[in-house]
Amino acid sequence: MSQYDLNKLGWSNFFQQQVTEPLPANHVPARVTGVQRSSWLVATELGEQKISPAIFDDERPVTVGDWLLLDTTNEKAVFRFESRTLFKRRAPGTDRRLQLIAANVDTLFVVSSCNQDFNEARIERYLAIAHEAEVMAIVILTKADLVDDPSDMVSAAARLSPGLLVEAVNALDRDSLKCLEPWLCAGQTIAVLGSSGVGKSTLTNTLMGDTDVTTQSIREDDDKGRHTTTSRNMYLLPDGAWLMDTPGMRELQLLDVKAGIDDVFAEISSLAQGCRFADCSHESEPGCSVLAAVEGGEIDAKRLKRWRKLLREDALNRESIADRRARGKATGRLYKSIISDSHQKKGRS
Ligand SMILES: Nc1nc2c(ncn2[C@@H]2O[C@H](COP(=O)(O)OP(=O)(O)OP(=O)(O)O)[C@@H](O)[C@H]2O)c(=O)[nH]1
Ligand SMILES: [Mg+2]
Ligand SMILES: [Zn+2]
Repeated sequence: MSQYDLNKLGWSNFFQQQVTEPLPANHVPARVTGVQRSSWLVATELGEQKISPAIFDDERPVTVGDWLLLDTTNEKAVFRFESRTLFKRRAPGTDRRLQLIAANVDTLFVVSSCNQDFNEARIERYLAIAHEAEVMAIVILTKADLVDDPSDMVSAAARLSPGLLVEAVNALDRDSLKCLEPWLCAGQTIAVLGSSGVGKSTLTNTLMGDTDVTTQSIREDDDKGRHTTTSRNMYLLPDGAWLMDTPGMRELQLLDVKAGIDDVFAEISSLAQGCRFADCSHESEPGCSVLAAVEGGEIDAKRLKRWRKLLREDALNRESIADRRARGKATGRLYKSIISDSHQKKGRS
């Protein structure tokens, strides 16, 4: 068996079922293991190679973790398989664009550190995209070696979603990462997401057992990372799992993950179903079960505030991207009518 047989690459029935006819000669499934502006890295049963980027669908660009069909005679990707799971967000800045983070991930490691980066609201955002994609998420609190006792942070994080697993580790120490082994089975894909400087690449390096992935000390003064990692890459670990190291995210704007948000905030969203009005905003309405629970001390008022904020943001981003798409389509129609007009004119003259 080659190091890269399809199962080890993460191939499964889900993708096999999309092959409705025998693959043409010289065409092989290829997993996208790295995405850069001018080239993609893909892994096939023959090994890893660089190919030129291709566009199959404007609204669904290829992202790291995707499965493609590769024509090995010209090293061109000819098809993208439907993805089993997908992480997306609204692109940062003012650009109202959808941005894909990763595809076909089995487990998400949400990395935060035990220093100033620890922030419950931020972790909830990562959890929402994982829940939406139905991907198991684990919170990893790095730099546990730099604090006296991380247990308060561990329990605060564990309260952020029902049944959430939280591990406090020293990402530089292999032994302290043993707790992650159950998620690192052969053929599994694990995405590592979190802010810059929290130790995503360090974790990847330590699990790899060598130092292939670039890391850099964070600045002493402000404890912020320097955005050392600039592209998304999957690395094959000795145990056969794929770890996807990603650039630190400054902001994770939610988009189209309402169900995921409601899952993370299950204790609130389930109460909301008992409100008198179906469109209750849980701010001042009579018969609001959520507000009653806040008053009764059953739910945390701060968490309610964060839940409402995420839902508003999600709805707003969904609307603005729908707007952008609608405008894009209108321009497309305009373009078509200009072209057909010019053809008609030519026909007449
Ligand atoms: N003491 C200690 N230092 C750590 C730990 N994890 C990471 N570091 C250090 O933190 C710094 C930043 O780590 P990186 O792995 O580069 O962080 P990153 O999340 O990959 O950052 P970006 O690539 O910018 O997104 C490095 O100097 C690491 O050695 C840890 O658990 N304990
Ligand atoms: Mg990094
Ligand atoms: Zn209500």
